[in-house]
Amino acid sequence: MGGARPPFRPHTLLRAQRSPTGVKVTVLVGSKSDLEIAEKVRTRLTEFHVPCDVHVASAHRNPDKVDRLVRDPDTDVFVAMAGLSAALPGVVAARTLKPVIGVPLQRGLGLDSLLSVVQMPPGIPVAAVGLDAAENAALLATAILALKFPELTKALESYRAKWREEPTATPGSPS
Ligand code: RP5
Repeated sequence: MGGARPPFRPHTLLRAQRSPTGVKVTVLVGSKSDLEIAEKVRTRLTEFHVPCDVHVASAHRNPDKVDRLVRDPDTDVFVAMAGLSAALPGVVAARTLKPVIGVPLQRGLGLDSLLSVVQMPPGIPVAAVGLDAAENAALLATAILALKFPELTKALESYRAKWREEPTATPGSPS
């Protein structure tokens, strides 16, 4: 009875079970100069087979584009990253009830973007991770999606198990 189960392909599953709001992580960055860190988020999510789009859309320079992207019905979790005054995560959060993970980027003082992302006024939460913390942003997005897709919990368990096996490995690169 029952041969070996086919390998789990969350990407296929997520698409197949697409809810009315869809399943996808959308990453917004404030500038092309932020793309390198955004790609680290995409890389980690892709390893977990989680669909991810990346867009350059500044809260200050392209507010209409930000508005359009935030209305995407297929996105479940937003990751917004920016440096300097870093308004982007808060602006995204102001426009959606979906979870928004904010990544402050080390561009100027560091403290500028960090406080902009962390110090949201009551009522408009942003889940802030550390400066340039692409890896944690991807893991947190996955943990949120795992509430709906338990298979992703298994992916997160495997990820952490690798740290236990190789505690001296470079953070962000368990393979
Ligand atoms: C922020 O200003 C961007 O997110 C970027 O981190 C920083 C610098 O932007 P560029 O001058 O490189 O476009 O809005």
